[in-house]
Amino acid sequence: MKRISEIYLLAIALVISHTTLAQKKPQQPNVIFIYADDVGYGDLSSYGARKISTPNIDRIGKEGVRFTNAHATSATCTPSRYALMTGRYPWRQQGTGVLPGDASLILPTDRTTLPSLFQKSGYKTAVVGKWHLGLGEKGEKINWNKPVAKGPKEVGFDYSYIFPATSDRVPTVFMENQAVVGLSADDPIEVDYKNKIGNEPTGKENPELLKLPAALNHGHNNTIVNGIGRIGWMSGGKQARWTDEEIAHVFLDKAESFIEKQAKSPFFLYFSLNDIHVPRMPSTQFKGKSGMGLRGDVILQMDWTVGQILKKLEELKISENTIVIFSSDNGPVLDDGYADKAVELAAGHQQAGGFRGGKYSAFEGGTRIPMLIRWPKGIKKGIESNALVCQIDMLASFARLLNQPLNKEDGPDSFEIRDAFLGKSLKGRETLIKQGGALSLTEGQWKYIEPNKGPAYYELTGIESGNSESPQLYNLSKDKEEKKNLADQYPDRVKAMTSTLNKMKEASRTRP
Ligand code: NG6
Ligand code: CA
Repeated sequence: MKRISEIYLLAIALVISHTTLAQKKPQQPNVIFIYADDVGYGDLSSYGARKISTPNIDRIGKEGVRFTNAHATSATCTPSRYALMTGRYPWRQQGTGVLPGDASLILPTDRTTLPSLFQKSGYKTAVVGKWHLGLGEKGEKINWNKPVAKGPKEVGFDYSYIFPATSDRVPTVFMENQAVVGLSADDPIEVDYKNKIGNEPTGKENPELLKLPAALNHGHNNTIVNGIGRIGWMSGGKQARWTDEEIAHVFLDKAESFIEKQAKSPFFLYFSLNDIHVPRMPSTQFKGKSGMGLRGDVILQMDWTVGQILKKLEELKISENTIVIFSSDNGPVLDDGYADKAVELAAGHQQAGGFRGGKYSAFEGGTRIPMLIRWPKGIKKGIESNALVCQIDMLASFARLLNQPLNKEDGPDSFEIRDAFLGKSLKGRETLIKQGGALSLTEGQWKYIEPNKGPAYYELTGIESGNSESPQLYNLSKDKEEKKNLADQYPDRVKAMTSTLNKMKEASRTRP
């Protein structure tokens, strides 16, 4: 009898200790990466904007870390996103430039990516928003009338609600889990980027039909959808086409539904906003609200969207243990090919925060972007960090946070700088290669831009490219505007940085 009660007591003790252990194991944080499009360093009020106010985004930094030396790898969309997803420099792979809407998937399906890393740690993962990383099998023409074989799912997203490329590129449709939403079988979609297909009006032939005029000699002068000329031609899928004014709301709705559904177990949401890319077409709620025209209005819309996400987390009581990251894929551009008066109405606004250049540029304006990270449970409030950090480092840093080993081929250019991202250390990486037209190397306060052919000035956008056939060397701590080229004054440094850059370029690198 005595023996039986001993066993009984032991069993109870085991159950109790097991439960306390389970309770003690901290729940892994949810992660929401909000990736805005074309938002410049100076476009947020927490980064010095005075003509416009972005209180919701600013709040992320006030209650967490605000980075002043954070970077996208590239000055355009596709390559920056490639780097974020793979932890690999995009210029190591051909075909990672701005993709047309009918491009094949450029992400590897046999490597650890940011979403597959979370999956391996037991997270549910989703992408909602702009994709722009290609779809379908390499070299195969996409059939838009059935689910595409390769896309977000094959690189680690359990759920996807995306549009294929940018809102100025066809097809102008949403895709849920890789199938076009709302497509009717008797009106199949066809897309072409070389020749006109179908007989719908185009911006070039029927400019009188445009509600948002565009310079008609370039870019946005093909099929007109919703009164806006697009890049590329499409026919069919009439019922499936989006209304630009609704995009922000549709994506927010899908993001919120995912968060609600997953609230009880860890999730990773890559929320890739359409704002503030062209064509800027805010919903009625925001039209005319900024006094800065359509570009200002979509900044307000973006800030509201972020506010709604923060509110949702609070409602669900998961705010404390959710890491929210806000950043942008490249620097700002005012005139990106539609006549939306962004240039005139921005007078007095410094969209690149005083850095030289903007989107497309090898100067800082192209790649230095806002980055704010909030995690009430794991990050102190109100930290300002000037650590050199890059979006490419998310992969290795989250691998560390999640205790997930990476294979040596995974994320070869991604540095583990978890403590910098969490504001625990003010030291980030030591070097960083960035890509405008030219490649540049940043090493501490020094920035070297490789000689590069090509125009010094992009007529279309009015942006300085950073191209020069001579080497350029700037001291960013004294000359943030990159005005004084010191290459002639410091030939040894130019030589050393050229050699470092070449070594980094040539090395077929494994994990640092
Ligand atoms: C350019 C487009 C621009 C934008 C950009 C890609 C014209 C005149 N310009 O070719 O509007 O779509 O490509 O932007 O068509 S990104 O943010 O996706 O990289
Ligand atoms: Ca972009």
